[in-house]
Amino acid sequence: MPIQFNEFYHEKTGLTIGLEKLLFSEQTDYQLVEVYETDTWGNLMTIDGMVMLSQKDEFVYHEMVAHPVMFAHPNPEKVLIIGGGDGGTAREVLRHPSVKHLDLVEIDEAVVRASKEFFPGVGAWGDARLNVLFEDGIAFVKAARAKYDVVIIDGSDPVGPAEGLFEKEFFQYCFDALKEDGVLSAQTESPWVADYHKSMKQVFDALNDVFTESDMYLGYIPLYPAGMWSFAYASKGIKVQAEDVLTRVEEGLSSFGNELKYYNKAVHQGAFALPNFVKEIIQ
Ligand code: SPD
Repeated sequence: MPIQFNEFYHEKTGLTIGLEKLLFSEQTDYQLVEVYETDTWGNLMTIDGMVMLSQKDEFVYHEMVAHPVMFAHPNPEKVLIIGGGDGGTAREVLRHPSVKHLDLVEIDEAVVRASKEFFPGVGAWGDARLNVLFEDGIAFVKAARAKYDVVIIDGSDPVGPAEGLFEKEFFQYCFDALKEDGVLSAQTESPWVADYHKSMKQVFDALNDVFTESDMYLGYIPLYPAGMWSFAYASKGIKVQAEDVLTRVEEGLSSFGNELKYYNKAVHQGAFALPNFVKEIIQ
């Protein structure tokens, strides 16, 4: 086993993480899933050589992909997560007491198995509201009609099985799967990685065409390429910075206790402020 994990995101430039031990390695029908013990970040899951989560920084991504969209909806009862097999996004969604049913559709059962064994505390696997399905997320959402209040796309990068999660057709299926006041969030890659700009623009063009509202927002995730990460918010009408949304954020968070480590009302407001070079990617 090498002593370092490297994710190169531009030629010879990338991210380096010190490794202690290989804990899990499985070439599935879809991808190579690996888990390492690292010297600094706790356990680390990679898929096809790209970082998915570490025990120490996973809270940023999972809180940010879940809470802005969950608080945007006035009463999220039925939620769908596409991907998200490590369970972290589900854990955040299930903090919301209004949620009655959560479908998590993960294509690769090895991701769930590895998470259960090596990332204790990431997935809320024991919650009776959670229904885990091992299916193709695109086919699943295509078959759903006006069923969900919230859809969250927690896929991996736009190469291999997740490529279709960045296409317009898929976002039309998501729109159709949402009820009339439905809201959606998705992970949309790092603004610093030029190779992904085309996919980012493709997603935001699709969201602009298909949904009424769409916005990009940002979070800071040390183990993702260059540390800056983008997300999409889209809705059939609810504006993510509306006063009633901000009131829900404030009231909802006070009922969570001090459980969140990244997201708060000021982060919700600030995350949607985009630097000029980021705006240009999607204009
Ligand atoms: N390059 C990282 C892309 C990661 C997107 N999904 C991460 C899964 C965490 N639930």
